[in-house]
Amino acid sequence: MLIQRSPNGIELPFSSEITPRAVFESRREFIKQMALGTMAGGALLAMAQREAFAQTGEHPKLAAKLNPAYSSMDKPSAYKDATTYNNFYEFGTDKSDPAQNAATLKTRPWTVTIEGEVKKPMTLDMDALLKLAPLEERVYRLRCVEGWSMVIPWVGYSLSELIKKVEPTGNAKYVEFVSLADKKQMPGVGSRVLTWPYVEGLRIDEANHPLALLTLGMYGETLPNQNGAPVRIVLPWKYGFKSAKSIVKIRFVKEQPRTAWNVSAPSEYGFYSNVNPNVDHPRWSQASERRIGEDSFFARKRKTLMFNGYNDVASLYSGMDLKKFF
Ligand SMILES: Nc1nc2c(c(=O)[nH]1)N[C@H]1C(S)=C(S)[C@@H](COP(=O)(O)O)O[C@H]1N2
Ligand SMILES: [Mo]
Repeated sequence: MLIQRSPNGIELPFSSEITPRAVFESRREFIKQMALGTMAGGALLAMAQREAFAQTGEHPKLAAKLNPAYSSMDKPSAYKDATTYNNFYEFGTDKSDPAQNAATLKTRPWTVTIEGEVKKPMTLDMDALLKLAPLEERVYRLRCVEGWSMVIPWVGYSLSELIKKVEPTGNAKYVEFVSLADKKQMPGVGSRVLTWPYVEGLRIDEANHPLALLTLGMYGETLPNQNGAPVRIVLPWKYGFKSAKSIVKIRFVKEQPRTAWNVSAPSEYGFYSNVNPNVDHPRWSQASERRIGEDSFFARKRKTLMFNGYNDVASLYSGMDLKKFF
């Protein structure tokens, strides 16, 4: 029987393909799993992760405790897929370009400058960032606006930990993330596909949502260059392009920032860009997605979930027309 994992990890059958008896049995299984609760969930997750981790070893280890409350039960993508199928236009526009070209990125020394509407502006190096808060492992789904998704065990801590430290003023309504743009290290910078540096942004309450992850590693190790080393943001409820890589500056500002993709194609990429199966991209549907690693000819597409399944964030948008604020 074909099965599909729901956001909370319970396996649900595809209703069109099963007999009534199978429905009954799967319900019984569902109830059993509910009764087992998070304990079984944690054990299953640990198993899936060991499998994924078996393929690493190139990068320094980053010890982190799994945060099950913020982790998907979906099986993590293969490390090889997560590190060879990338979008990082500073290194080229093909999915294989970042893995091939990002070795020239120098990730130490590295600093992140936090400035703008804050009482305590500061510049932090990697050692300071690594010990700013306890590192957590969080297995997040990442849904690219292009219609594919992956599941990645990231290492980091809530961006809110950093925000707390710099003490935003009352004027800080938005947060802007600026990626490095250095032609010497990044062969794609200068290409006309986007304006450089790559800039992304959030409303301050979105940035303070605990799911927003200041990310320093993945698969138990520091970030590979192609995934945005040495520090990036990961926002699992938004399309992947909101999760800016290789960040050098975080600015607290009064006005909604101009963001790279919004500037390049405003009718296609909105400021919010929450994952939303009900709002199509002008050139394609967003109702379903292809999970990388499941892409055999017969593989079934997965349904895309509202907020990528992270319903926790819904209250950030109450009263907003998400078709208008796409
Ligand atoms: N600086 C920068 N950040 C970026 C991008 C980029 O081109 N430049 N691509 C984005 C897109 S479109 C996606 S889907 C994710 C991909 O992250 P991953 O390669 O780690 O899976 O990074 C995002 N962050
Ligand atoms: Mo993307």
